[in-house]
Amino acid sequence: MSTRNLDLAVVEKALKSCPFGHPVFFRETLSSTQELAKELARSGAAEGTLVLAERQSDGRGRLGRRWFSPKRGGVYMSIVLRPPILLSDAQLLSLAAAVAISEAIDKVYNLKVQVKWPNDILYDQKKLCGILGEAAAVGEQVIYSIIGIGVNVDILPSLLPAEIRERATSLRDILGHEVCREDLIAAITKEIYRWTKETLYEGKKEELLHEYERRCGTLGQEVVVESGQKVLRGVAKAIGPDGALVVSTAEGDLSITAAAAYRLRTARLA
Ligand code: BTX
Repeated sequence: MSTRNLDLAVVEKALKSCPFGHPVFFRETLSSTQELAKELARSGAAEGTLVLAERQSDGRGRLGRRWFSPKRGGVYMSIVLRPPILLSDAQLLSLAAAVAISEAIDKVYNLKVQVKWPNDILYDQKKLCGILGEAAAVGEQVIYSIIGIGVNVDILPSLLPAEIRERATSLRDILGHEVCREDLIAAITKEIYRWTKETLYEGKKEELLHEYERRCGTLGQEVVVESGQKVLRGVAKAIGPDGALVVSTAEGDLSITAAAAYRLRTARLA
């Protein structure tokens, strides 16, 4: 675990010329950075407002799951977005975040990570980072979205709960030395600006999907989709225009969205 607290001045300096990351709200402990970011968004916070915490007592994952968030062990951040998009396209924001984080990790550490659809960041098949995208809409129009990002930075796998230890990794574990969290936060924020405001909002959805597909290790894999009683086996073949995963099965193409309650796993050879 890192021996020092986050240096907010370093983050702010690195983001000086970036339109996102202003203002920054930093708290030692939060239940979840998503909750403070949501509160701020509801009271009119500007796009790019950034919330950071040293630890989360109730870090949240997708579909009611938990995100293990020990003190100084990771990056726990939420960004307020005000995207000019429809709710049916909200999944693309999480895809943009996945591309942004992969680019940031590559730029700062020269490390090639893989995206597992919809938005896990893996290294050597182990989870390094999770993304939680939430959106509020009036009718079909998104009025704000909160992108929550948790990256394992200085967590040694031995500190993780036994049930996730085998499937998780951290930058420290991969690189073998202590890692600067400020550089990572700034790089992620800049890349999120690039892949949302400069790409998705500008109508360059194809560019985003192309980049996502290039980084997505799920494509080409044989997968098993479980939804309720139904279990289907197929091959993940593409990402749909709304960010859904298109799986080719014996019953035809199946388009699965991240919001649907399903389980996706890589098929094992019998
Ligand atoms: P997810 O639902 O894809 O992943 C959650 C699952 O990942 C858990 O059920 C567990 O198996 C595993 N897991 C939990 N903690 C860790 C960890 N530290 N490292 C590796 N694997 C873990 C992913 O959801 C979305 C996570 C977003 C977290 C950020 S942190 C800032 C923001 N605030 C907040 O409350 N959530 C987001």
